[in-house]
Amino acid sequence: NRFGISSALERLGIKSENLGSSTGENWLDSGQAYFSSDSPVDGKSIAKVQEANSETYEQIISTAQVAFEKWRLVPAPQRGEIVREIGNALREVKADLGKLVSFEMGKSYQEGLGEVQEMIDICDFAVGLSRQLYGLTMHSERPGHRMYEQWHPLGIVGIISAFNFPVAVWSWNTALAWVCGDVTVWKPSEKAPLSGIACQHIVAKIFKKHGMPEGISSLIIGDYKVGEMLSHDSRVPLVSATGSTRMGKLVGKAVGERLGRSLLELGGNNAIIITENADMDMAIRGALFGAVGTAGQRCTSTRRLIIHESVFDEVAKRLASAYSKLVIGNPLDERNHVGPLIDQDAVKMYEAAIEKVKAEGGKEIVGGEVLSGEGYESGCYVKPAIFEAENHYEIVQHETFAPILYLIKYKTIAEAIALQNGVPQGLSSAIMTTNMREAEAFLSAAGSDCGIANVNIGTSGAEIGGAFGGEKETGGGRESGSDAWKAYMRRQTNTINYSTALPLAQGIKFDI
Ligand code: UN1
Repeated sequence: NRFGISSALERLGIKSENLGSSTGENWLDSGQAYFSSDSPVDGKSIAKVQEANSETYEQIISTAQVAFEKWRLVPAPQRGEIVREIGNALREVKADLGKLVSFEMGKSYQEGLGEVQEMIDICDFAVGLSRQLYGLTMHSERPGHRMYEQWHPLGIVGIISAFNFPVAVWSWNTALAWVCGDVTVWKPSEKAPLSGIACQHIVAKIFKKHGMPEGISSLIIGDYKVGEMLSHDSRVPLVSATGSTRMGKLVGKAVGERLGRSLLELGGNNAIIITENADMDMAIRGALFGAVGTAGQRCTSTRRLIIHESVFDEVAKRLASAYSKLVIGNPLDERNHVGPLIDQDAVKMYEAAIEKVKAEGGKEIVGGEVLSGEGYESGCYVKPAIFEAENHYEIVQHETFAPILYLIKYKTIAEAIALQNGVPQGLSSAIMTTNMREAEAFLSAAGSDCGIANVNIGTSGAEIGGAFGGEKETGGGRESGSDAWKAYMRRQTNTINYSTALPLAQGIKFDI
């Protein structure tokens, strides 16, 4: 019993004849081989998907270029209306799409539903935004002149997304890009292509219904080679990429070489500072979900706890007791808290990290283990582990995409903040405290250096209304809420002279 996944696939419109790349309703046959999308839940194939080749890529880009010429002239609120319908369609398929996400990448069904909810939320946000793509007006220094700025659509936006949020991160990009008048070309993770295909079916129907051309939303199935094509292609003014720092550096370099724009959302090494003034129940709950939710495979997952020495033993003991109650297994069975890692390679990295932290002197608080036996046949299920460690350990400085939590002791709040900042990554951070001075120090200019800094909330589970992203090796990009939309448009400053003279700026005289 695969928890009704085949009927969910059917309702999502996934059929054997359209398991590949598409420009919308038009599914392209590349003639290439099919590869299997396997579920880490049971280790078996769900369906086979066709890889694109360079001809498929060319077809997609040229269709997108033509589509952009039309789409950019559709008034933004009308573009918003289409995004509203996409949000409504997502509401209807929430259970099925949530299930597919859960089954294809292994997060719990509740988190699969949460991910689809993020998509619905960003569609709502984008609909409002479609009437608020505001530019400023300025006072010209010259008489009889008016000056203002406007935001125009940018063009083709390439989106490279990761397996861990196989659909939400795409929607953060597309919902904004579409209301901004851009067209999108999406390369989903090759580890979760079916979730991408399901989304493409949903949106293609709606664009067609509105008489919109093929190519506003395209899907291209493939591996890093497709990412390379997008990164080097000057017909793609913006590449938005989510994934590892290694991948982000390659994309950033290739896009930078042609002076294109990249929006990078890369690794995190997120910490929660637990002070002696923390509400301890809250701190334990926040740390627990942050560390083991999505089996530690969020870019916002809690990887480090920086704990005041006076409460260190208590936190370690309470967490160990909470970990002993975790139920690990099929993520579609709602009795389980933790599902599998994405694949066997991820399991190897988990094992290697545990070896490494031990070798570097880490002290085991809750041991790790790869689970075997009934229900664990895929070999992807692991026990979340906890180690006491030091911040400077090489493995602690590194993002391991697995449920391994490092506990680090501190004495003063200044030291805690320095430890929090003392890693190459800068995505998410949190402090658990009821002390106003500690909280404000953490949020100050001398506090957390991350793109996200929370008080009495864990590091993961950001809402879409805020700008999402981080500093340093996290890549600097911001997606989703606030004014992240500006990355998807080009700004134009306009000065209009309605006088009968032609004065020069800065008072320059140039008479003949
Ligand atoms: C990611 O892991 O790539 O803040 C995104 C969170 C989610 C998004 C995570 N809203 O945990």
